[in-house]
Amino acid sequence: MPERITLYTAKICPYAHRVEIALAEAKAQFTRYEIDLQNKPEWYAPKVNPASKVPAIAYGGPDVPPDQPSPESVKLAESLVLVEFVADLFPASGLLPTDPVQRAKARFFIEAVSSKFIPAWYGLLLRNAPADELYAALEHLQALLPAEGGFAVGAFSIADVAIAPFLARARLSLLNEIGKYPEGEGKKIWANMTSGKLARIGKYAEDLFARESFKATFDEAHVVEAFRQRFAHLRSQ
Ligand SMILES: N[C@@H](CCC(=O)N[C@@H](CS)C(=O)NCC(=O)O)C(=O)O
Repeated sequence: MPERITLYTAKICPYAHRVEIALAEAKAQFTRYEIDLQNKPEWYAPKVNPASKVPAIAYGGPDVPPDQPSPESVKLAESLVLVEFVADLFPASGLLPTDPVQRAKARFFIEAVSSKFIPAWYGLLLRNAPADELYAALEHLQALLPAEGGFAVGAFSIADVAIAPFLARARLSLLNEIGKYPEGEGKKIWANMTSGKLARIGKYAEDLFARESFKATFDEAHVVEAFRQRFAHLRSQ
């Protein structure tokens, strides 16, 4: 029986969103604590995560308010570590495939999300890096998806948890023209990312966004507003 879980998170953050999806898939009971990243509580770094980032989990220990974390709970951080931790705590969630080959494929997909897709996406959003880099990263991921449909390794897994929050934020930024790329390009880029040569990615994104665990954990209106506040100034720089 898993122990008490407190998740320190922020709705804007795609890394933290991963852990929220994993906990929703696991139907885990947990305490959610929103950290204001613009005004982090002074106790957060010393008592929860020395890196001062979300997500983090306090696991076990006594029943304390989340803003008074106990030294007796175990503090864990890094989204991909936490997603696998949730999968290990709740094996019935099926998040971590039991077959070693499927498990390796899920981790291989995550590796490509981390090393190719996320850097290409932030490059476009923050520096107007060429959209072709993003399309190339997505072509690489698309080639890993089962052609016949379904999630990254067939059944929903840690691989899908790893990418969904980033694809969702890419979609909302581009459709709302938030980012460093030229105004008016966003909608075209999203269309290019999800149709034509990348139609399989488009179907995959639809499947991810229709997943209950995703819908239950994504406050799109909040994230759009937070992205506007955070990134709208980029174009004028
Ligand atoms: N590698 C980390 C990255 C987490 C991360 O960068 N979180 C951001 C928010 S999306 C953060 O907390 N930044 C600290 C800050 O904004 O002060 C993970 O996977 O958990």
